[in-house]
Amino acid sequence: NIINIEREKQLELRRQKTAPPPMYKVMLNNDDYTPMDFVVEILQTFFSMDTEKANQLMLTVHYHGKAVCGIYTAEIAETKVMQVNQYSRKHQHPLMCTMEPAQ
Ligand code: TYC
Repeated sequence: NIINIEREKQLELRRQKTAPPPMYKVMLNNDDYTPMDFVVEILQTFFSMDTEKANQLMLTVHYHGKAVCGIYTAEIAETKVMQVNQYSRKHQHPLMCTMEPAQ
C-alpha cells in the first residue's frame, strides 16, 4: 500500500543521510633521503603526535616502508596530504604522503 511505500522511502532517505562517510587512511612512505628529525617534525605538526608517538611511527615507516598517520574523511585526508607534501617540497625533501580508502 502507498502509505507503507512512502514510509519506506522516508526510512531509506534517513538511512542514507545518517550513514557514516567513507574514511581514508593517510600514509607516510619511506625514502632514503628525508631526515628522521624532519619526519618527526611533520608528525608532530600535522598529526598532533607527541615526541614519543612521532618517533615510534617514524621508525615504523623507516623499517616497514609505510605506516598509517591517521584516518579521516575525504576532505580532511586530502588537506593533510597536500599540506605534508607542500611542506616537504618547500624544505626540499622527497617525503611522500598518500591516502587510500580505509575499508
Ligand atoms: N629512511 C629515512 C632515513 O633513513 C627516514 C625516513 C623515515 C624517511 C620515514 C621517510 O616517511 C619516512 N633518513
